[in-house]
Amino acid sequence: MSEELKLESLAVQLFEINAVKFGEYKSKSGITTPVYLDLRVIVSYPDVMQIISRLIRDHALEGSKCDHLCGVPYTALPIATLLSVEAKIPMLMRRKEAKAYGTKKMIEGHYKAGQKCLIIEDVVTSGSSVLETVKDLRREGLVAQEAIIILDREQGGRENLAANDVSVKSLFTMTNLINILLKNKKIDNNMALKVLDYLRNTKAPTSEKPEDRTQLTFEKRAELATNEIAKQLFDVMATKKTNLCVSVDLTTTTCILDLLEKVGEHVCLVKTHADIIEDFSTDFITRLKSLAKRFNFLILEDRKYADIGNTVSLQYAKGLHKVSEWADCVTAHSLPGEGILKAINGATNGVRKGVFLLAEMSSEGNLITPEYTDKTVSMASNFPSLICGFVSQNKNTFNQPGLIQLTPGVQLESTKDDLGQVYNTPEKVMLEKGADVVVVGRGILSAKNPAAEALVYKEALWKNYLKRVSGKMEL
Ligand code: 5BU
Repeated sequence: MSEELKLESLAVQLFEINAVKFGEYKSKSGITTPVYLDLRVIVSYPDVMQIISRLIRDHALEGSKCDHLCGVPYTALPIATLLSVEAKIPMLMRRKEAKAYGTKKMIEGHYKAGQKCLIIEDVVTSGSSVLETVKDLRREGLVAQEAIIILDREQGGRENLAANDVSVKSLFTMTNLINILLKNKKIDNNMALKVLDYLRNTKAPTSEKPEDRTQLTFEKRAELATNEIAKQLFDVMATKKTNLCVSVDLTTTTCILDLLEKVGEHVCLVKTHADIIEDFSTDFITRLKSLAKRFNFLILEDRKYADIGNTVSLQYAKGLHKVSEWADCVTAHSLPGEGILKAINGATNGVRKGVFLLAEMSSEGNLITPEYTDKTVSMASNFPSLICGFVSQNKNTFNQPGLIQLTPGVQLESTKDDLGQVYNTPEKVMLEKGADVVVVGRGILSAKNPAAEALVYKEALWKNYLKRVSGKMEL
């Protein structure tokens, strides 16, 4: 049988098993549609499942060079499974929610970053379900640029997916399906016209291809920043030609000030942990501020606030450290909810301040899940004038160009320490992981000559920044 005849017979079978229905149905978005597809029922018809997977294998798979298949949960899972077995292509499985405990993987199966994964889906309307799977696959470093679907409803999904670099092959378009059913007298002319008319008039909203923040210069991004500290930090980076942040994890004020005399010219940001300093004093703060002015760097207190709003407002403004008086920005967890951001906002007394929210951590076995990361990014959107960015390890965590990705866990060699810290190289964090400001602590502090080492980091980072904004990255 020719491909055309096989498709024709499949369309009729889908109609007969009630996987294609005509009438008045409410779609996900609340609009009434004259045609409804419910391919979930195909699990009760093994013959139909086999016909679909063989049609995909013999026709749509042609020319796709993929290392894996991944079905969009749940309807497409059995089809992806059959296809995997029939075409002998390993499958990956995407979870809908990350596991609450144990490994927090969203993608199950064995794979390596850089491998290609083909997506299988039943019906595409706006393309948003396929995009969710694409996002999770890309987060794992997989290349997800192709999708094979059973039916394209022709309501803008194909265009939306193309705008996100995903090309689509379909067994049927809606027009094509309607014409087959009309020809086989399963529907009459009136219904066919009604459906085609509906398709012409009801398009899913189009999504434009989002600009990749990492390809924009820091000068451009300063213009897009909504938080004043983020804007200032972008300006400092552009002026001093450095995106290096030194983490001064030293326990006496003399050691810190001595170090900053040596490395101050090479950094845009100095990150402190005030609570590890044994002789903390207001005099130290005066000297720190004067170094910040002389060398033109900003100060980040890495306090990682994590309590209820009321306590955080006291921790931020009061006590021995009075952080709100001297730190340009601080780090905070999103864990307690929005109250923590309201508290910091309320305690700034109108002075311009910034917060880096922890969206991810660099340490092995940390309990942050992809869902937590996404919710952290959404929470930040309610505080545009307070949030300067995220502490994060991945490019896909967020894409607002006016926000800054602060990435710790960096040394010249990819290694680990004895307590779970994981290090990536300057090249990797700049070109693959989307870092904007890069935090280096012991890589500089433990060097024989910290000034020379800071220069090495600064140059390695800046070289890769220039490479990514010139659009000449070989990824
Ligand atoms: P290191 O010496 O380069 O490992 O120091 C890294 C610093 O960044 C250290 O002060 C940590 O507290 C901080 N850090 C981190 O390493 N990883 C994270 O995920 C976060 C902060 Br959040």
